[in-house]
Amino acid sequence: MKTDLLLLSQEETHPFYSPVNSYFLEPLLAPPALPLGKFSAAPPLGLTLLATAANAAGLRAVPLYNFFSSEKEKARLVAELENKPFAAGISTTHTFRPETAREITDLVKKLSPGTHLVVGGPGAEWRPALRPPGCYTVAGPGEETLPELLAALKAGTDPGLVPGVILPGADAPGRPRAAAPMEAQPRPDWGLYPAPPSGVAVQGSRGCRRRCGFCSYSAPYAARSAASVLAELRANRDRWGIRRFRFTDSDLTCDPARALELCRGLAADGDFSWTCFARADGLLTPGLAEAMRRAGCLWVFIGAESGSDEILRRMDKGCTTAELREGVAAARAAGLGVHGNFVTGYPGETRATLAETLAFAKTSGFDTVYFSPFQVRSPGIPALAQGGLELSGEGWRHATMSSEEMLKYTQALLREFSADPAAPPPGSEALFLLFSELSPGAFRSGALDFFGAFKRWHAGGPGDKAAARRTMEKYL
Ligand code: B12
Repeated sequence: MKTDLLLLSQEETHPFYSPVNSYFLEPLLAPPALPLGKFSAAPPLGLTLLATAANAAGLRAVPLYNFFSSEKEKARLVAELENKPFAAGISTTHTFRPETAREITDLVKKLSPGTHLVVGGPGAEWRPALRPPGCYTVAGPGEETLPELLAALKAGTDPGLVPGVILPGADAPGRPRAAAPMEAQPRPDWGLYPAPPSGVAVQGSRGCRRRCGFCSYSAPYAARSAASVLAELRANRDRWGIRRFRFTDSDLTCDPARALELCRGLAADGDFSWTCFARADGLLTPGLAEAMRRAGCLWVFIGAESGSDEILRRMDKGCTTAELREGVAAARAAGLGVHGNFVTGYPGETRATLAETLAFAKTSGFDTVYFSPFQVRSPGIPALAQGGLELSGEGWRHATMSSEEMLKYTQALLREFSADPAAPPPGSEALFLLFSELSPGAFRSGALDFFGAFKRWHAGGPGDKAAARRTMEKYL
């Protein structure tokens, strides 16, 4: 049967983060490079929801991902394009380079010149450079917009009248689209892939109740009921045997009653294991951290952001370092693994505030830490509206630091963590995927063993490096 819609995603690392991500990539890629095939294991939720919604609307949609990293997937893509699909939708959730988006559209145009091209996802929505020439762009969630756009293109009516569609060359949608209620989100069809995945993402809510200065994702908060999320998780398990998942919600703890209801449902089933994002102060809700652990939560990714109370105040984080410490302690006491993510270089940051972050990150009980370079990802971040940020390309400068200095200092922070045997290992959220196949009990020891090897690789001599690589190899 002919495909109406090919849905395409090619994940890549972000070039702006490369001085930080090289901490992880260098040891993995040092010759002879270790096999990295497992990284593209998880199919993206966005693509799956779009394909599910399009199929429900009577189209035939096929999702394909990471085809430039796998010969087998590339061959599937080429075969699909040779059948001249009506449209191809390209996701920019984790595609950051305009060259990559262009490479995909060039391939589609070469093999199937008549195929309509659509881009969507946060990248294309925020950065016009990620909208290749001739593409329609969909702003916001695409489950409703994409089938409507295809219907307009098939009927020959004006696609510019479809709410949420940005015409090629235009800046904004002709008509805005009101967000659909989250309860209308389709239940993702994980059977659309050659083999069902063993772990998946689950979106229980979108946006965030807060508006932290650095964040590009504080669109209005909207959540599905706990019952609807539980029904999806049970369907994933019963239809495809999926028992491991990660919540994509910005802060699972922001509505404690809902979080507790979710946890009760998951604990009653007893056979799920999962990770989530959480605020440290949210974990202070009595009984919540324990309920999460009983429900199968293995690791919480906490946005700690800074060890300086002054920077936390400037960020409008709404949390102090004392509360952060308490929240981490509560999570640890409940038996959860705790990852601390810190933003480096926010306006007002100095070497002195980075030293506070270093000391805080080393001594606050985190199991793993990550330093995320401050970046202006979307024109909507509050820090931009506050003024004082001078932008050039992806770089920036403010009164107390430039992005070049920030990247240098962040690399130095990583070196200091490696050199201190008592410090928690830096860990990359993307690499946690490697432990999702392990039994829940082995997840913790696996994460500490694997990320500990990166510390040894960076701190040690040639003998330590070889031993560290042998440890890494066990998980790849
Ligand atoms: C899960 C996740 C990851 C996982 C990905 C695992 C996987 N394969 O699923 C991991 C940990 C690997 C990851 C890594 C990174 N991530 Co990430 N990640 C997320 C997160 C939390 C959820 C993504 C998701 O599934 N969302 C739910 C789905 C349903 O939403 P969606 O993908 O946006 O899709 C919807 C719409 O955007 C739209 N849409 C999307 N594509 C298309 C295409 C078409 C044609 C149409 C019409 C519509 C459309 O419709 C979809 C359905 O509603 C988001 C934040 C968030 N909550 O969304 C950040 C996010 C996507 N990540 C981000 C970033 C920056 C990164 C990193 C660079 C961070 C880093 N420190 O290195 C890395 C880079 C990736 C890499 N390969 O190294 C940014 C992206 C910003 C951007 N695009 O400019 C986000 C938005 C976080 C943020 N606050 O800024 N990430």
